[in-house]
Amino acid sequence: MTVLQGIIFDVDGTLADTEEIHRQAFNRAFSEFDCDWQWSCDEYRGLLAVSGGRERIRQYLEQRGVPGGGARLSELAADMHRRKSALYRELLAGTGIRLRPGVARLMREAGARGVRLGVATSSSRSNFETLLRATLGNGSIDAFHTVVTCDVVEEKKPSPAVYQRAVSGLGASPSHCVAIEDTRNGNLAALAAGLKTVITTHSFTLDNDFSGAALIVDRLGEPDQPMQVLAGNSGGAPCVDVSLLERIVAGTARADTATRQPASAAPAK
Ligand code: XBP
Repeated sequence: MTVLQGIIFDVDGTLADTEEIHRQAFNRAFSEFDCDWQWSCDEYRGLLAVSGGRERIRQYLEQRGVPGGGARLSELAADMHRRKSALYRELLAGTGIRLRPGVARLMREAGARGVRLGVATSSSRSNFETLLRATLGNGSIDAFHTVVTCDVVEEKKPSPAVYQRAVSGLGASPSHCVAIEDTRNGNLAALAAGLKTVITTHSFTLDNDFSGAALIVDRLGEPDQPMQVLAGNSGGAPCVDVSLLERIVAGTARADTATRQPASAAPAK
């Protein structure tokens, strides 16, 4: 049995820096619904503690004291999120967005080494397909052996459900899989499903608590664009490659869990 059987990618913030585009789409939707609020970058950083855009809106409506009972607020959140998602896909298609450094390289390496690729996201398949078309082109979804989205699994991270479904879809054992994530909820979800985790940080989640992760880096990196290791042990590797992930799964990368303290003293809520 090969040591590394699968690599499961989160989508937003991991495959590509999409959260800023999501934030803009949320704000455009709020304007269309004549709301008197907009989410700043700082505010959105805190709101990302809630996985799932619809759930994020729903909690925000309640916190703002928007009038209406539970069912009415849920219906309003769903209507806003449907419009936001359409705006997100329109924005995404026009931004010239690229995959984060090292993502395409790791996908190619994994394919060449017979390591199956999966996706586990709180977002929708339509959003994922739009991102893939914009970055890797049509047909690129075939590179993934399994794609698990909120259309398939309703429970959002930090529930392990989306990762459990993805590992099953790979026909793999969780202990032989690595999740690539960017948020505290994603890290918790993958760990609870029995995977090792590698975190690639970005401005919206740098201060998250990633306790339990095997490695925290600023990007997956390229040989000529080396990653910065923020916590954990890469064994001196310049980038996250299949060999490093094999060492992490085998436990020979001294996967002493990354203990970097979050940038802010208090862990994410
Ligand atoms: C990230 C999320 C999503 C996005 C917004 O998903 O939590 O909610 O922020 O997308 P993941 P939606 O990190 O699991 O890819 O509005 O479609 O939820």
